[in-house]
Amino acid sequence: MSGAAGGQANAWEAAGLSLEVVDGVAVVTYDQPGAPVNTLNSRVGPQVEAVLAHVAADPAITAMVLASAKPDCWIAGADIEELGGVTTAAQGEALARGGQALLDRMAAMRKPVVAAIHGVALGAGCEVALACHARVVSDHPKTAIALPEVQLGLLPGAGGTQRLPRLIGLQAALGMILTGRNVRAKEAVKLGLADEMVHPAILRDVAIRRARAMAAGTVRPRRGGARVRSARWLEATPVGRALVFRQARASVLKKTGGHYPAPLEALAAVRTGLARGMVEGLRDEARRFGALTVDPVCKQLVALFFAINANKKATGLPEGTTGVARPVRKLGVLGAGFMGAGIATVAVQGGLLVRLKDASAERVAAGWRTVRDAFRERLRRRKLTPAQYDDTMARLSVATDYAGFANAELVIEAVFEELAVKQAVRREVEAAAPGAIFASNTSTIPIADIAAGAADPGKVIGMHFFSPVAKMPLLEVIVTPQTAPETVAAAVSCGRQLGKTVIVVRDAPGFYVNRVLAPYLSEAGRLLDEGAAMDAVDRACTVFGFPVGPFTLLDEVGLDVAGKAGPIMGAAYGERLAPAEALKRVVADGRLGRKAKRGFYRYDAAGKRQGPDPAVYALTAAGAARRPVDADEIRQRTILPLLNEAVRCLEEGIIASPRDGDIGAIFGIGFPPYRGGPFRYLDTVGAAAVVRDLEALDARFPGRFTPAARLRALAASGGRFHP
Ligand code: 3H9
Repeated sequence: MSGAAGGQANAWEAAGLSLEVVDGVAVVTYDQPGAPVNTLNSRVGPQVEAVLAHVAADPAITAMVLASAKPDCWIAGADIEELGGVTTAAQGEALARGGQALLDRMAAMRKPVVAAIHGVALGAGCEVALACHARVVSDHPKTAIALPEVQLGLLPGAGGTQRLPRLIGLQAALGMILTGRNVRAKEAVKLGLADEMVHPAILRDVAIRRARAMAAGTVRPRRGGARVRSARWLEATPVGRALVFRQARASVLKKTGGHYPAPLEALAAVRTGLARGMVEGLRDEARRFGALTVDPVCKQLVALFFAINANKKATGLPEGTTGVARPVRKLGVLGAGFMGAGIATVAVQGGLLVRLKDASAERVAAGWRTVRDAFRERLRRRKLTPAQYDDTMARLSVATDYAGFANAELVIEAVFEELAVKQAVRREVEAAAPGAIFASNTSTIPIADIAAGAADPGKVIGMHFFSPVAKMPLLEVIVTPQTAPETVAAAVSCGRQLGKTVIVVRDAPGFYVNRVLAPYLSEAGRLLDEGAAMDAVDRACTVFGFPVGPFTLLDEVGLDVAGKAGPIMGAAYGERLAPAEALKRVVADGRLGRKAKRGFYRYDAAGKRQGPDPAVYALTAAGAARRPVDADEIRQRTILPLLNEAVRCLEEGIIASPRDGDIGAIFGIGFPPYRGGPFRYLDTVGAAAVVRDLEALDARFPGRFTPAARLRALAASGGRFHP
């Protein structure tokens, strides 16, 4: 401690800041007490201010280094909980103004300030780094710099929209601000975001040395702005910049469908700053930030952030039950088709040893090639080094028999979707790997049927991955009344190791995700039968916020897959979830969807989608003629029964909580995140209004829209699903 008054130092320390002077350089280390990551909140802000004042005043200190004591985190941004509690735009704006003033103060320090970054520097963390006079980053894979605010419905509010374009140029800055993407160490240096990249072991020493050299004037602070801008011809002129802004706006609108205000607001703040200078830019940034903090989209996305965090910790077991997860190190995968190879890919990527089996050498070779091609692509895009590629592929081995399965802790089957086949492989696994958990990747067959007659039904579970496995973030873990808690714990923990968001659901036809999807697809089909145009139906749903509409989705998933699931849902739940005539006829017509370039839509030779196929209309009950149907009616007919079915799933205990229902729908079927998921959306609209609309539809189409009892009860009590 360098001469700081004791009381003052105690206040810093209470906020997690420590100060040590090394060769005239004040090394300030942040270690937020009792928190897994460092965040910036209204408690630590004044203490940082006090430290800066101390550094500025102490003649024995010539420079400062900012470091973190957290394992893989420098600063994870402003405290999201605090931001979530903001109730007025003025309050949000004041928070931003406070952050900006602090960072202005730091940027204006006469003594150089160097950021020594290991781990993540996100949001306000990145903005702190930008206000430093230099940035040294560790070359560790966990080190990443980003402005993820747009993912929370916000914009960088502590100067990020102003300092980043000045440091790395307009286009590179927009590439970060509008997407929130992570920039790793090597790219940070390339962009001019970081000055130097070093091994974590010498990070602190190198930062101290740089700070000293800057204080001595032998190394000059980087002045990226003008140099970077002039190096980019397009950004160098007002006309060029206008073009960049226009293109950025168009690409944001294309990606967000106009549902997310934050990226457009960020774009406007950047524009103000470049046109009218930093002071005006900061003012504009804070004003827009304040308005966004109280926008419903931000509220939903912040709630989703906390829902995902809570989900990561959930055991998936009923309250009062415990199950110790046996760690899965070796995984057997049965079936080397598209799903099996996809599961093998994410498993080797997650560090597991994988044995992939199929019936013939040709099939396993094809599966192996699918995995290899996925990692070759990552190698080509430099997401993997050649050594990492070799290590990853070395974790995969293939077989046409059960050799090498005996020591697998878990075996996932992705064989042909037929009960007898699934039961047969289950028996084979019981013999070849008696200790292993047997998980089925079925999307339609009840797990209890697969478990029937098992040597130990406690070890049988469902692990329903979505296609394509590497891309789809959700895993449904399906439990039967017999599944043992340890089995559930192992499947959940393995799913997370594979990078998936996991929900645990009860065994019933369709589980959760396909169950809520069924009425949505069925009603879309019925609208088609009644004469609606399929692109009109798709558009009505994308306007609601779905990434694609129901017919595009069916084409993507494959009509063979949908054709199999539809009748099962109809048999289990009756007319309400039965496939429409149109869907059955399109399946019977042999259309397979995109993979065969023949589905609801037409595709050109290169597989690019063209318009709706008029031949499909001829197959529908209404025949070739189409009639206009109001977009609101389409949305009511497709989305209300989806919401209603989600509530039924909650009533029946298929899902354990509204939170799981929201996460499952967002990550499983692309329910618009900005609406928070079916249950948060129901809370927004109000149960009473939804019940009224459902009843009106039920009067027209008896039995298909009968409101769930729980929904009726909430409508009567004025209650909510999320407190
Ligand atoms: C911002 O900065 C606005 C500014 O521009 C303007 C201000 C004026 N706040 O995810 P994990 C908690 S907006 C509060 O399990 P991981 C998290 O809730 C912010 N809490 O670990 C969890 O708590 P708990 C921009 C936070 O290793 C615990 O830390 N920043 C925050 O898988 C562990 O988290 C972001 O959007 C936070 N900022 O991932 C970054 N960050 O244990 C958001 C984390 O009680 N954070 N927590 O459930 C992340 O992306 C990840 O958490 C991170 C760690 C990569 C940091």
